Amino acid sequence: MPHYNAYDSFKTKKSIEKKQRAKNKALGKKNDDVDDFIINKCDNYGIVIEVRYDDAYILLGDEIILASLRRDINLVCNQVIFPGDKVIISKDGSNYTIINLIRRTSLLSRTKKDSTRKDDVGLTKNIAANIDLAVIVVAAKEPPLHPKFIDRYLMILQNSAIPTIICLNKCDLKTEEEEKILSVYRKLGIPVIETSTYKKQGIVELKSYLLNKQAIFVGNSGVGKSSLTNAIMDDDEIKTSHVSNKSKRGRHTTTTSKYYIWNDNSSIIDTPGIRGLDVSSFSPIEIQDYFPELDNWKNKCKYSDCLHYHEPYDSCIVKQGVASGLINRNRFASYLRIMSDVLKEKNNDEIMKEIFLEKNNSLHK
Ligand SMILES: Nc1nc2c(ncn2[C@@H]2O[C@H](COP(=O)(O)OP(=O)(O)OP(=O)(O)O)[C@@H](O)[C@H]2O)c(=O)[nH]1
Ligand SMILES: [Mg+2]
Ligand SMILES: [Zn+2]
Repeated sequence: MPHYNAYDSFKTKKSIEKKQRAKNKALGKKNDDVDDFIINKCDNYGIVIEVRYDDAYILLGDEIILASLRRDINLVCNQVIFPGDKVIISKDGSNYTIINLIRRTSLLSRTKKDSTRKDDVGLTKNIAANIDLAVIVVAAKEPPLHPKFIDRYLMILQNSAIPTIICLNKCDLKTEEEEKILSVYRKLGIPVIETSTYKKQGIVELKSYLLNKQAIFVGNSGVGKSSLTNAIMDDDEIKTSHVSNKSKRGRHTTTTSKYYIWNDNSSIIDTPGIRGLDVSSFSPIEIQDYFPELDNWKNKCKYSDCLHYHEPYDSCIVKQGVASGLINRNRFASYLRIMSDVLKEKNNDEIMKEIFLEKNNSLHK
């Protein structure tokens, strides 16, 4: 399933245009051509550093300019280009225009629940383009560390084929509890680094991962994405905020994604924090592909299309693996939670209880 499409908005527009064009042709009208907007290569490009509604800040050489989109693309700027995009600029007097987009190597997107629609269809929101490395930033505390968030982000990043590391920030607040959660990811082979912007810890290691890459910081509000960006830029100017005392949640200080260059060939996109990640547009059968620890188990289930959800314990080797402790229980709980979102059911807690009940029953047989 091409869940996150690299040219979503543009393609949608194109398919509408194709129909319009066919109609125009039939009527003998001339077509405006936007087919040439995406080009494969050009050495003389600018980098999109921040996109507003109708225009965008572009880093062009050593200058930051404000440019708007070529007129014949009848879409607003923030539907077409995203931070990290490479664009070709033309100058007319003091006006700059984005005339071309260089084909992307990746586009990070997520779906957003659309509360105005009853059919529960999500909206695709594109976050950034041409990402070489994503850093999932989590905090040891304030806000508390929930593996559920990491698991969902890993799915989305894997789906966009973007290499990922986990950064536990606020490691000055870390306890045994967080180490237990993180060890699961270390075992899966995902690099986990620990930082504290307060104690200036781990920043050098983080930089070593970011060097020569266009990287992105993603994560909940208040985990310290902007503070880490500051630490790397060695600059106190990026706005950061205190976590609200009452809810211990972040305050959504950063409101748009922004691009920062900290070394010749190394940049970071600092993104606004998000509270929830919608993965309900994934198909049920593919969810397990994002849990590589199930690989050696899932093919041994009795039914080849086993979702390890409603299927009876006796027929499901994955459930038995969870019961034996060889598959991590928290990760499987995440799997079940995602499955219940996708299937629009709420049986995940019951299924987990059942697994351990069945395990006890089989021990007493
Ligand atoms: N204890 C501790 N607090 C930190 C650390 N790094 C950042 N903070 C604090 O965490 C709070 C939130 O930091 P931000 O950098 O604004 O978080 P953010 O992830 O950019 O938040 P949004 O922009 O809302 O997504 C601030 O009060 C920071 O001072 C750290 O290493 N240790
Ligand atoms: Mg921020
Ligand atoms: Zn199964």
